[in-house]
Amino acid sequence: MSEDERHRSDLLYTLMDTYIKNDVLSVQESIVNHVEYTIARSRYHFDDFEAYQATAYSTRDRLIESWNDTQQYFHDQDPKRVYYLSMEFLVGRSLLNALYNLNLKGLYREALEQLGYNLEIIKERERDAALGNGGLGRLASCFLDSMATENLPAWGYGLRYQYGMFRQTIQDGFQRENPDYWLTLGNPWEIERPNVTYPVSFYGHVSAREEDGRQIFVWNPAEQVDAVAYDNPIPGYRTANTINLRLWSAKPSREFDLESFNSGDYVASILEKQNAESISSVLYPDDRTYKGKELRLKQQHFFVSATLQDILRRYTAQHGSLENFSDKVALQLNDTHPTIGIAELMRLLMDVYKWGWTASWEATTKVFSFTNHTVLPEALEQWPVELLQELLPRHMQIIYDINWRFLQELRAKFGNDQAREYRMSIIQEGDEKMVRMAHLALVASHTVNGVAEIHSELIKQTIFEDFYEMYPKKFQNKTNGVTPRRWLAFCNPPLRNLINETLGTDAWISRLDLLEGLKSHADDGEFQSRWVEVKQLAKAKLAAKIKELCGVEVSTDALFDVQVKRIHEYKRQVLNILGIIHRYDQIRNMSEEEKADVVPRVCIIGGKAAPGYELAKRIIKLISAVSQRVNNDPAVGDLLKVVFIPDYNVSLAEVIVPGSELSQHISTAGTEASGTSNMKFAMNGCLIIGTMDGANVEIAEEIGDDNIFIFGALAHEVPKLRTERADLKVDDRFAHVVRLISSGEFGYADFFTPIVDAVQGSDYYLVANDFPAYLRAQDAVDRTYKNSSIWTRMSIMSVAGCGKFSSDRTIRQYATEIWGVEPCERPRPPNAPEGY
Ligand code: NTF
Repeated sequence: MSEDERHRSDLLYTLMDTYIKNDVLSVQESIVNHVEYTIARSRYHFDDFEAYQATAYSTRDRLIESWNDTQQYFHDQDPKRVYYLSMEFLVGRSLLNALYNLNLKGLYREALEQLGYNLEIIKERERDAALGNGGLGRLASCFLDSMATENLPAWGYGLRYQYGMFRQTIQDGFQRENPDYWLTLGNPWEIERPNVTYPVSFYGHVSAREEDGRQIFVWNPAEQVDAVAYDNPIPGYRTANTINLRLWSAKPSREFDLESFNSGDYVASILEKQNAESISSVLYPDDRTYKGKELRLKQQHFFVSATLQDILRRYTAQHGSLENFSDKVALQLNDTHPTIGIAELMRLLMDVYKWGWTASWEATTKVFSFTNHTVLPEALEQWPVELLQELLPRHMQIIYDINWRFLQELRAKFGNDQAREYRMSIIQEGDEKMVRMAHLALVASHTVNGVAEIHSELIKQTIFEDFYEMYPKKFQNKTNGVTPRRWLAFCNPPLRNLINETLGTDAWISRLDLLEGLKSHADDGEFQSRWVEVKQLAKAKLAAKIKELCGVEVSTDALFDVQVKRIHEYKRQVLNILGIIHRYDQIRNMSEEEKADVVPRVCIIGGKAAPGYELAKRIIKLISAVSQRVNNDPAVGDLLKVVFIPDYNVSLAEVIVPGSELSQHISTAGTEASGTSNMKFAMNGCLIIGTMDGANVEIAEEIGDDNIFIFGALAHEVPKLRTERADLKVDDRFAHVVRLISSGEFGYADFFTPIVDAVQGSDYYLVANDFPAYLRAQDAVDRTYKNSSIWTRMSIMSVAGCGKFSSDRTIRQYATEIWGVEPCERPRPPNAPEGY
C-alpha cells in the first residue's frame, strides 16, 4: 500500500467509526438524522410511525455495514457457497429481531426513551412481510436466521411479491380476503439494486443449427422482462456475519421489443410492457394446489432464471470461468416450486456457456438437492406439457431429453417394465400430458429429504417408492427446526430471563440443547411458582390481544387451549370444534355442583383458508357460529369461551405462542409432514395434545411420553381404517354433536352440510375414528391441569427437552450431510458492540 492509499484507508475507517458508534447519543443522532433526511420529517415533530421508520433506517445502516464486510470476507475466503431457493419467505417483522441479534436492543430502547418514544410501542408499527403461506415459508425464514448464526456462506433467493399473503377479516363469521399491499408505506429493510438486473425470457420458438459439428439450439423468445434485485440483510445472532436474502421484482424490459414502439401504437405498447410487473406482484395463497396457473409457472421461471444468472455471473466474475462451479456451489430446492431451475441451469450451461450435455448434466446433478414438504398427492406439482411447451419451449425440449436418458437408465436397471416406466416417467401420459416436477427434481438432485423422521420414511413407502428403489442412497431425513431467537428468546422475555437466571448463562440461545439443564429444577416448588408467574404474564398479554381483536373478555384463570395453523381438512380443525361442541353440551346440562368441578377453558382457533377452498371456509364459519352460541350462553359463563382470532400471522404468533398452555396438533397420522409450530409451543412451555404425526413423534421422544398428550390412530393403521370406515360403529357422542350441527343448533344448518357429510361419509381424515380417543386425551388434560405442580413439571420438561428442535441443528445437518459447506466467520470488528 502506498502512503496515499494508507492515508485514504485510515480516513475511511475513521469516518465509519465516528458514524456507527455504540453510545446513546450516536444512536439518537442517527435516528434523528433519518427523520430529517431520509423520511424528510421535522426532527421536532415525528409520530410513532415515523419514529419506527427512522429507527429501522438507523438499524439498517448497521446491517449494511455488516453485510458489506461479510460479503467481502466471503469473497476473499472463497468457500463453497449454498443458495436456498424458495418461492416463499414468511419473514414477519424485522426491527426487534435485528436489534436483538446485533445486541443493540438496550441501547436503542434507551436512546428512544430519552427522545420520548417507547420501542415496545413503535415496533408495533412495522407491517409483517408475509411473503409466504405458512409452514414452508416460515421454515425458510428460520433457516436464514440459522444460516447467518452458524456463519454459513449462504444466501437466500426468492420473489419480492407486492401483495403478500392476504389479510383475513371475519365478517358475520365468514372469511373475507383483503389485499396485503405491504409496501405502501415503504420498506426500510430492503436495498434496491437497480444495477443488478437480468433479462428473463418467455414464449417464442427454438431453432437449431450446426456449429463446429455440433447442434446448437437457439431460443428466440417472444417476451422478455427484467428482474431487479432487492437485498434484505439477515443478521446472525451475536456474530459479525450478516447474510443476504435477495428477492426479485419484475420490471418492463429495458431493451426488448423496441421495435414495437415504432409500429405506431406507442401508448398500447407501453401499457403492454407494464404487464411485466404482474409477474412478481402476488403470492399465490393456496399452499397445496396451483392447478396449472400460467402466471405461477411464469413466476417460477422468472425466479430461478434471475437467480441462476446471478449466481453464474458472480461466480465467473470472481473465478474468470465456470471451472469448479459444481464443487463450489450448492443449490437447495425448497419443495418443487423452483424445479424448473434444473432445466434452466442446463439451458444456461449448454446454450449460453456452450458446455456439452454430459458436462452440464454432471454439474447440474452435483449442485441440486431437493426437500419434499408434503405427502398429500394433490400438492405434487404438475404442469401441462402444452403450457410448458408454449411458455418455455427450450426447457420443454431439455426436459424431454432428460427424461429420455432417465428412461434408458431405468431400462438398464429394471429391464423392460412398462408399468414402472409409466409410473416413473417425468412425463405423465394421458389425455392431457403433464410434466411431473417432483420426478424431475428426484432425477436431477443428488439428495432428497423429508422434514421429520416419520415423513422421510413415508415418502419412501408411498409417493416416491419407485424412486427409492432406484436411488436408495439419495434419500435422507432432516427434521425441521425453528429459530430459538424469534420463537423463544425474543418473543418471551420473562421466560428467557428466568431460564438465564436458572442456567446462569444465555448461551442456550445459540446452543439449545443446554436447556436440558432445566430438568433438575422441574420438581423445585419455588422454581415452579416462578414458572407459573411467567406463564401468567404471557397469558395476560394474549388475553389483551383477544379483547382487542375479538372483543371477548377471557379469564386468565382458564386453561388457554390453542389451535392456530392453516385451515385444512387434514389438520382436523373439525375434530377440535366437535370436541368443543361436546364440552359445551356437557356443561350446559350440568348441575351447579357438577360445574364446580369443570376446568374453565378458553379455546382459541386461528388460521386462513385458501380463498378457493370452500370447505375450509365453511369450517371457519362453523367455528364462529359455535363461538357466538357458547360465548353468549349464560349457562356456561367463564367455563368455556371460544374465539376465532382473525388474520393469524407471524406477529400474532409471537403473542399467541408464549401465552398458550395447551396446543393442538391433531392431523390424521401420516398427513402432516412435520409441523413447526408444535416445536414453538413446546419451547414456550405449552403442552401438546397431538397425534403420532410429523414432528410430534420426535417431540414425544425428546421430552418424554409422560409430558405430552398423544392419542389416535397410527400412520400404518390409517390405510386399513379408511377401507373399513363404512363399517365403523360410530361413538354416540360423535353422532350427537354432528346431529347438533345438522339440526341447526348453531344456525346455518344447510351451509354446514358439506362438513357434516365429509365426516359422516367417507371421512377420509378419520375424524369419527379418532373422536373417542381425542375426548379421552382431553379428559386427561383437564385432570392434569387441576394439579398445578404436575402440569408445571410437564411444562418445564417440555422446554428442557426441546434442544433438538432448534433450526441451528437442522442447518448444521444440511450443511454437513447435504451441502458440504463449512462455516466462514468474519472476525469481530473493533467497533462491534459488547457480546456480538
Ligand atoms: C409444510 N408443507 C408441511 O405441511 C408442514 O408439515 C411442514 O412443517 C412445513 O411444510 C415445513 O416443512 C407445505 O406447506 C407444502 F407446501 F409443501 F404443502
